Amino acid sequence: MDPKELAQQVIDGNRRALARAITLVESARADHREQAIILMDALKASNRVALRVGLSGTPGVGKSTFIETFGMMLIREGLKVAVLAVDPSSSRSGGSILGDKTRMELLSREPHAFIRPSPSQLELGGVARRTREAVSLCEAAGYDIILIETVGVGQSETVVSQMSDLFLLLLAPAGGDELQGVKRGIMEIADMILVNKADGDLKAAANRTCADYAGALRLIRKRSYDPEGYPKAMTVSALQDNGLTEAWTDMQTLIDWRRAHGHFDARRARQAEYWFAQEIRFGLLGQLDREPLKSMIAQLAGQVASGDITPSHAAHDVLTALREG
Ligand SMILES: Nc1nc2c(ncn2[C@@H]2O[C@H](COP(=O)(O)OP(=O)(O)OP(=O)(O)O)[C@@H](O)[C@H]2O)c(=O)[nH]1
Ligand SMILES: [Mg+2]
Repeated sequence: MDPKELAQQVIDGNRRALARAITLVESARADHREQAIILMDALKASNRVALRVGLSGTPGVGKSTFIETFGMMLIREGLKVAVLAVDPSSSRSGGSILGDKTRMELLSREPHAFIRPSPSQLELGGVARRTREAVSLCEAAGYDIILIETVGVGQSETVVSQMSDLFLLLLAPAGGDELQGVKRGIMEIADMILVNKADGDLKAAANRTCADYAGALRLIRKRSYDPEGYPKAMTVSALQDNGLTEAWTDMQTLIDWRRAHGHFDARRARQAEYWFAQEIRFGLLGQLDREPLKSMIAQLAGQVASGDITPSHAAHDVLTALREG
């Protein structure tokens, strides 16, 4: 199909076209890539701007339950919700969010929700590009909120925060007063920390954990793109639907402030620059995986190992061949 026509169908809100378009951007085939670029260019005509919300949290913290409850709340408010995932395939045993559809039972049956499972068998670079382009596709298709989930291993939080307007970190109540080994870097990219499972026996622990994190957040350097009181920590119960309305209000307050002060657009502009640089890097690295360079590298690796050629000489030869195409 003509990619421009496909783009128009996406903009018209055709779900099957949206699914097909995402499949196209997932493909690594050179001809598909060319079509995907035409497709992505044609989406600009929609001029739609969704709210992109990144969501990270360790396995079992309640991400799927949160997306189900939060997503249904947004839909009750008349909004359209898309759910995507960045899930480097090695990090998980298969299922990804498709298996999680049991935890998103109501949402997955909603006509105003679109849930796209993570592609498997892609390295982080491929997953990142697919998800970033899928975000734009969902935005052009008229979804108001795009939730981008990641289980948060390695670099995937960075990847997700680089495609979000707002980044949420979901935590579980801790037993003691330790800060659950959350890395400082993650704290620094979080706009809101939601301590989930604040219900039943876990409620007191959730409140303590929340207070600990609120304290830790106050120690982080004030960020120019935040209003007073952000980043903030709060408790929620995704299971019992407690605190989610408040969390949504706080998210909107933050985003409204950022929009009014130019930070929303500035962040997207920085992200576009970041992805431009990343695409060039991935593209160059990809060339090393293709013939004739692939064989050349394999052969030189043997010679480097046996001491017949120095590593820098061998690398120089590869880079020369790359430059001369
Ligand atoms: N008590 C309580 N349990 C919850 C809450 N949210 C989720 N759970 C439970 O925690 C378990 C894990 O929830 P999931 O939503 O599957 O967690 P997840 O973060 O998606 O987990 P992965 O997909 O494995 O990364 C399930 O048994 C949920 O019922 C909550 O607010 N309160
Ligand atoms: Mg899950």
